[in-house]
Amino acid sequence: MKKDSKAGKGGELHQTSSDPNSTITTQQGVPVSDDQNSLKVGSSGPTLLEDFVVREKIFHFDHERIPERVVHARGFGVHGYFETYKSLSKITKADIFQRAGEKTPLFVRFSTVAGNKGSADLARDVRGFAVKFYTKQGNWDLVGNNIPVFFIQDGIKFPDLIHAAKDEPDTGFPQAATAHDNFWDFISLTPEAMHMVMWTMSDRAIPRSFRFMEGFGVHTYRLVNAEGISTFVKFIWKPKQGLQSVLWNEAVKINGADPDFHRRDLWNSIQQGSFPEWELGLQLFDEDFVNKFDFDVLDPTKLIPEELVPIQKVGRMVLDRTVDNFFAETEQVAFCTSNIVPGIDFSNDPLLQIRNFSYLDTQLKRLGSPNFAQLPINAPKCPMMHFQQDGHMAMQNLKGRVNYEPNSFGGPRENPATGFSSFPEELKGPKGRHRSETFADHYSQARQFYISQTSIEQDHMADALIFELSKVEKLSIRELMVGHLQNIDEDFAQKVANGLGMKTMPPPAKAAKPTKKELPPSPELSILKNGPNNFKGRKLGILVSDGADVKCLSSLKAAAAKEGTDIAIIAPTIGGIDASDGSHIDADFKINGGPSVLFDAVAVVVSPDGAAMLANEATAKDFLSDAFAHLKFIAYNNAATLLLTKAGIDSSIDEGFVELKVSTDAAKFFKLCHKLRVWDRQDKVKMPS
Ligand code: HDE
Repeated sequence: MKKDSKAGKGGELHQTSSDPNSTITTQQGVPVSDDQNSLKVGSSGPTLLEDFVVREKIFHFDHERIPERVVHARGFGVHGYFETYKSLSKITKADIFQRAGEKTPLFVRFSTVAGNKGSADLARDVRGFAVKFYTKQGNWDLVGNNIPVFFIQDGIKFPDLIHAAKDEPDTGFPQAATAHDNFWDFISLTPEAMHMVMWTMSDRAIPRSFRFMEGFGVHTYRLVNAEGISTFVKFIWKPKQGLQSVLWNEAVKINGADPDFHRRDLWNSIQQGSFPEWELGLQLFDEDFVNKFDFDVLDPTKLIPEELVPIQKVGRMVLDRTVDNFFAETEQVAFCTSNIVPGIDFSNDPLLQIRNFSYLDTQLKRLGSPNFAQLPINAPKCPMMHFQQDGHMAMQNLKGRVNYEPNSFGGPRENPATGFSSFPEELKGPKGRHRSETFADHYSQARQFYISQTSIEQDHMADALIFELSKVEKLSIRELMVGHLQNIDEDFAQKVANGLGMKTMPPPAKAAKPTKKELPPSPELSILKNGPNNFKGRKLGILVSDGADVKCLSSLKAAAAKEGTDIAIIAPTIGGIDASDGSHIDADFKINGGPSVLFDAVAVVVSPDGAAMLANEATAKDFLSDAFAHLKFIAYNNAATLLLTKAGIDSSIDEGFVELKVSTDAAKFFKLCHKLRVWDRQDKVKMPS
């Protein structure tokens, strides 16, 4: 799966060379004679300060780390391109949207929010979805999330939110988890967070893959055309792969089995040539809509249902290239919401306004120099002409005597016609620390999100809240939260109260505005209503043993190839197995390193001897019992029935099992897998919530 690092050109750093006699050098290019031993007096003597080779090496090592991002520290970036479907010149002059078929290079970084750089991928958390478009008129950064709303309405509360969400300052834990008192204390005292909390307690916060998530710009922006006419816009990324999440119990186990699950998934799918795609959708609206909409379009805790403003798909993003170097690209990429281009403009969303300060500021802290835009990953791919100069690590320096404007020697000059100009919105009002009255409804859209979910998803939300609040030690915080839930949906509140073992219902939280119960469900807000209805890009784990029926395996492989499903072979040892016809089959995982949580569905194809041997292996039984508990489809051959029995599974319990008797059974199995999970099984594998 790994690429060889490419050798640089002359004058550049060569990391690897096909010449076995090439010589390691210092940073100064001095050839090194011994890279194993430091310079000493005698064989047991002290090391000499004179050893410039070791000093340079250790000095550099000591300074390898840069501060991790204060939020979104754990991320994964890849390259791709955006292809414009049709000219949008009527609504925007943004160069990227002028020509059908135009391809614009881009870099995407997906992330979690709360955890440190080394935290696990399957934390229950919001996912960052940041895209840097290298357009011909400068870089445009669309720094979004996989959730369309946010916790707070004014950026002044962001440090409080993040302090509360991250590890507590005295203990330094929990890591990458909001299931603790500080987070829920802050949330319970912040009614505006309720809509977002419904999302973070939904399966959106435990995606199966970055490839199966939507992305949202969150804020309202403006598009401005050549005549200066502005249209409001919300940006939305729709994955062509469909939406999919995991179950919480599965997430917890994936974190143990493969903390890099999301990174590996994206890396592998791109390396295998299966390039994930998203379509960019625009929700366009004007002042008329703004005036009649129930909520304020500048309030980042609200979304605009697609039923009210349909999405227009204007292009597609294809992710087709992994990075050469994680640090140089993923770690050093510097997104700034303030990076916009002519034809796109900000709105007065108070969160966006503060973000526009924060991102530039934080990059200076992280990257240590105002010249971070000169790093290749951050540099625009269009010409740049300015008189900014010097500073730490300046690599692109002005030539000639002129470093000011105006000057009488020549250009560049400002250009009022083509240069970026802000939309001339007329504004007036008293200076003050305001919170608009139009931001005061905190529960209506939270309720709308809840009633838009299937009952399965509603159960997951209740389970998530019960799990999280059960980790909260202070009873009054739990009670206050249930009080908020009562303003969202009383049955939901009751379910959570029951799950928390509350004997009496706490009073509803005080609401600034009553909940609008008449808002209709919006089916687009549900994951299960927007599944892929195929098994493409998903993964089947096949547990095998020596003597496994080769015909059965071949039929599974052929059917998987037809579906576009990836398969992995899990065997008793990493050496693989000898199948029924004596042919050797390589393994991808040894059984204890390839638990079923890593796969979307599983199959067991074993010989009678293999089944008897695996029946004593705890991880083989876990493979099946977890697949069952995680509602996965299970295919098996006759000899595997012993393993099912040992794992305590009755295969007649539901429609999720396919016995592989004849070659057509494999295709039958994959057809079932289109549903991704056996949702009807859910009630059989857990106590009622
Ligand atoms: Fe961020 N956010 N944020 N944020 N955010 C950062 O910038 C901040 C917000 C988002 O992959 C930081 O480079 C403030 C909303 C993503 O490199 C920092 C506020 C949304 C990423 C910062 C918000 C986001 C960040 C930390 C409230 C969704 C990762 C490191 C006013 C629309 C970008 C950095 C990457 C990163 C500040 C709220 C998305 C500190 C002050 C809302 C995807 O600048």
